[in-house]
Amino acid sequence: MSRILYDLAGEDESLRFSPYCWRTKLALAHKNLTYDTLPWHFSDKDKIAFSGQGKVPVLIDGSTIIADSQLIADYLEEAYPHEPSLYGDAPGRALTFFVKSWTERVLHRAISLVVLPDIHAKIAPQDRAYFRATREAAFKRTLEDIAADRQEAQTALDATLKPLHATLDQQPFIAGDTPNYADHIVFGALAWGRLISSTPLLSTDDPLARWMEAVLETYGLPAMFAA
Ligand SMILES: N[C@@H](CCC(=O)N[C@@H](CS)C(=O)NCC(=O)O)C(=O)O
Repeated sequence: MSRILYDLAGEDESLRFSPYCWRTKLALAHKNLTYDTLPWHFSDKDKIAFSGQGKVPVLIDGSTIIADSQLIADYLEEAYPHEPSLYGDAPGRALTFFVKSWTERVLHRAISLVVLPDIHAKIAPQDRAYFRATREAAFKRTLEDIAADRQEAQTALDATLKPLHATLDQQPFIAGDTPNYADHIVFGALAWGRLISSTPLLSTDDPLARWMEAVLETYGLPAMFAA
C-alpha cells in the first residue's frame, strides 16, 4: 500500500524542518510503516486542498487522507493496533496531551523567538511575504525586532528547557525506557529549531542532543546532528 506524507521544505528541498511533520515521521517509524515524502511549501496550499485545510503534515495512507499531526497519530494508533503503541498504557494518551500543550504553547514559542528570522531566510522565495505577514501578526513584532533580541531569546529558551533536562537526567526517554509519541512531539520541536537555526540551539555535548540521537537510533534512523 502506498503511503505519502506532505512535508514542509525550505528553498533547499532537502531541508525538512516542520516540528509537526517530524512528529509524524517518528510516529510512522514507531509503527514500522514506510512512506514517501512530497516536499511542500507554504504557498502550495492548492496541492493539499484535497485534505480540506491548508497545513502539513497531510498523510495519504492507501485511500485514507488525514491532516493534523494529532489526528494522524490517533489514526495510526487505531489502524495499526498490532504495531507498538504510540501512547502506552491507559493514561498514556492523556499525559501525552500535556506534553503536546507544553510543547506547542511554551517550547515552540521559545524556539520561534530565536529562529523566525532564520526560517524567513531559508524558505522558498515565494513563501517569504506570506511568512513575514502571518508571523509578524502572530508575534506582534517585526522579524527585525525579533532578530535584534536573539541572545535574550536563546537565554529564555535555555531556561524553558530545564524541566526537560531534569526529566532526561532521571530516565533515558520522556516515556521511560523507550521513546513514544511524547518523545516524538518534543523531538519534533527541537529538530525544527536545530535544522533551521543559523546558530547552535544546543551544544553538541548537551544531554538533549544525546537524547535526540538516541531517539533516532531507536528507529534505525540516521543521525541528524552528528558532531
Ligand atoms: N495542528 C497542526 C499544525 C500544523 C502546522 O501548523 N503546520 C505548519 C508547518 S510546521 C504549516 O503547515 N503551516 C502552514 C501555514 O502557516 O500556512 C498539526 O498538528 O499538524
